[in-house]
Amino acid sequence: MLLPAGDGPALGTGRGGWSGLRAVAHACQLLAILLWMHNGLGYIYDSVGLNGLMATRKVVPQKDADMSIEQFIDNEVKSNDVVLFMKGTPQFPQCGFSGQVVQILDHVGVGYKGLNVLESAELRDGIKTYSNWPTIPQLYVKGEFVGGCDIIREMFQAGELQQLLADKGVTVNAAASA
Ligand SMILES: N[C@@H](CCC(=O)N[C@@H](CS)C(=O)NCC(=O)O)C(=O)O
Repeated sequence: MLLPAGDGPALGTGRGGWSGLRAVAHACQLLAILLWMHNGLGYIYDSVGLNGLMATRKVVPQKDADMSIEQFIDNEVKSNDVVLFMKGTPQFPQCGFSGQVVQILDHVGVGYKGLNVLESAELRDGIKTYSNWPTIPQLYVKGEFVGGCDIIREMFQAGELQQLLADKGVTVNAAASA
């Protein structure tokens, strides 16, 4: 902050005036840095929040070296009931289409794993090939590709998404959609 060094004119409380202002300025700087760090970390949160931070770091950009991207995706969609390949994270979507699907899933009250394709060009390309679908977001339920944003929105509006989850035995939090 561009505040003069040394003692400045008294601001009500005598010599403490400028140093008081400097303290406030430093507090603002600290707050700005904390906010910046928080937003940065948002890129690597997944739907389980901070607890998933380390796990997400491992699985999204850094799959095992001996694993192909197809194997990685296959493993993710088969070992998690609901997986959303998206831009950004459930807490911080970075595309309106991904954000819409996040809102729908949250409204329906289903837990899901969000995988951020912006963290990995290999994942971004790999999921398109794996699904034979050209865009992000992509939703998988019990290992099966369901669709992108338009399809999910239409299914939700028709009650078909909720039905699909029920048919596949995926637990939803009924209170969330009540
Ligand atoms: N109509 C699509 C909208 C999604 C879309 O157009 N996504 C674009 C922009 S976010 C995309 O993935 N483009 C390819 C890419 O960014 O890799 C849907 O229903 O999901």
